[in-house]
Amino acid sequence: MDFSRRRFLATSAVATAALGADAAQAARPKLGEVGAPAPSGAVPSERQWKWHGHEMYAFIHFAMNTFTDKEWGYGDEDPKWFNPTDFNADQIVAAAKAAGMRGVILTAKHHDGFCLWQTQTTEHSIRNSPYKQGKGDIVAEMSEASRKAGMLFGLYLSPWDRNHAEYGRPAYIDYYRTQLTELCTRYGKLFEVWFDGANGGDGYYGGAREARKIDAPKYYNWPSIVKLVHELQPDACTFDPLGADVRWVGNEDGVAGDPCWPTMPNRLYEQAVGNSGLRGGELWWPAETDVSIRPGWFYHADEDSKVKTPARLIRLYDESVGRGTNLNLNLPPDRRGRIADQDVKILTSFGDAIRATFARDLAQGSVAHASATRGSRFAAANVLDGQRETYWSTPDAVLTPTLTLDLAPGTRFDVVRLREFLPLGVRVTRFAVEAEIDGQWQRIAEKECIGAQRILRLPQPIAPRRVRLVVLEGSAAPAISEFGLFASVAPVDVPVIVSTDPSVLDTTKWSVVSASAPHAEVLLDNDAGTIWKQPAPQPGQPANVTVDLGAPTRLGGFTLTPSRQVMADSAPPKGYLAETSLDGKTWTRAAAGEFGNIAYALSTQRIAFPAMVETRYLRLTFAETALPAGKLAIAGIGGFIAR
Ligand code: FUL
Ligand code: CA
Repeated sequence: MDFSRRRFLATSAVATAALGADAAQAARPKLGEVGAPAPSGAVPSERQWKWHGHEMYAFIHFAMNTFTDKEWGYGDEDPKWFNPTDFNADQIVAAAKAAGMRGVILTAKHHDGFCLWQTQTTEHSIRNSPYKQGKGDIVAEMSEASRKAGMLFGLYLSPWDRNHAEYGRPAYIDYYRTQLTELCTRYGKLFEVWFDGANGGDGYYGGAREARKIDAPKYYNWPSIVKLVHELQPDACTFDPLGADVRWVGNEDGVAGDPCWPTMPNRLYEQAVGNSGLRGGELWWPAETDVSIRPGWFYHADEDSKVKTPARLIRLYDESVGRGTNLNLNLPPDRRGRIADQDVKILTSFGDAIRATFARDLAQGSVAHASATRGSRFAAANVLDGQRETYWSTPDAVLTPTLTLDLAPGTRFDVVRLREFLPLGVRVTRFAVEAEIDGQWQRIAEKECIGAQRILRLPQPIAPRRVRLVVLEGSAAPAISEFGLFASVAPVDVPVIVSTDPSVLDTTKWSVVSASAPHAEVLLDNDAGTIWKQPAPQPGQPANVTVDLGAPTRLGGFTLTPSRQVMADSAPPKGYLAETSLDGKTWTRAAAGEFGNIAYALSTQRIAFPAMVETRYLRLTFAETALPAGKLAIAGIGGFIAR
């Protein structure tokens, strides 16, 4: 069972006519040169070509949920709860910049409908919050801070609105378009506008408190909404329904397919196709990889220990940017309205390592020659000039040439970066990189798709005399704008902290006593990417895990983090029985119940016991999965003293 947010889009859709023609029709960048190769297949629009240059930017999830400790608000929250104590847009933007990000995308409104700007459309907004006595405007502050820092600015406006009474009816679409118009006209230039596909059904809806179902493509009429954005903000790329400029990569774990083609079939989005794209697809609809630096999209103090490490961020970079997608890395501000110190340290370490690695292209001192060249304007040396507009190409009939670099003596590298000149389309289907070591040519990598860029990291540095790109298969003469070589610089480690919130218990001191399936220790490792999996519990055969807290401990409740990975055939538990014991033999029931909306929001559940318990052991029992599935999957558990 695949329970990602995008499922709502895909399964609710009736066959809709081809909608995504914008990319093909829009003006193309000047191809520049007389005698240049003709484009092959789908090509990026001008705004998409610019977007490919952005590479990395930050998602900023900051909204009502920050103050309710939730991931999905119901829509009935009191605007008075939104009250950052020390909001600082410059600090947030600086944290993103330290990581090497080129821009930020702020959640102007999340699913709960609460608006962070001075909108005239609703009372459910910052105007009725204590922040700056209702005069504050987080969108304005963030856009100004971005511009001051030389960063791009973009916005997220949730189509799903669990507050609005008319959600699901035509009147809401007018409301949504008015909000979008305010955002596209008041805050300067936007580089991206993000439409979230999530629609979990139930909500407050002006007091109706019911479930509402929509047929997303029909209800929203995306092409008309995309058109509105393009009219008001010609450079803004829209994310991600069919008809938009940019597609979803298909998971929230930061992993693009290998290969990940920027082209797609001209039909409604399907997750599996979205992850790898389709070679030769009719649409230029490149992928954006969105993932959070923490397990949740919003800040939660009990996730301070679970911030992705600098090394993990480097892997993310390789698996997203390194596969030609843009990385939209979420950095959630805390209740002060700042990026937490731990995250800032990690981002700085990551950014420093990336900057140091790519500061010097070691190929630049080399001599480039090719088995074929289209003429002097398309010379092999164009791959060495650091410019994405210049490229090496061959006569039309030559599809599988070789480009060799004679390296300066002593050149040592462990990272290779290739870029294709995208305005001419994706032309290389399959390629190899080979190195001449001790007089022997050795193949060090063989891959499909170069695209916007391909980063290949070798297991260890090599110092060959020569290195070459061998095009093994192509649809047209290649157009390669970069063949770069780099020596990687490892990031400085940042020690893991427990939590800035003293009520959060340190699970690394806990141990598993017994469990219904092996490897339950991954529940305690602070890593939401390691998952405890087992066959789904059956009636009379529940799943369970018993942990030893190490010493008698005052326990106010427990947390459970479901796996965020989009996994076929697995689901989180539906409910729980929590029991405690001082001796590991006599057990007392502490709490039992169902997790709220766990299957779709996939966010950490925070379950408070009716009263604080003194205990040494905690036993959790799970009787069923939240959705029909073959397997039960849980990423982590934790505990807290009191809330
Ligand atoms: C999802 C939403 O449900 C999450 O809350 C988050 O905004 C993420 C980026 O997209 O669909
Ligand atoms: Ca170049």
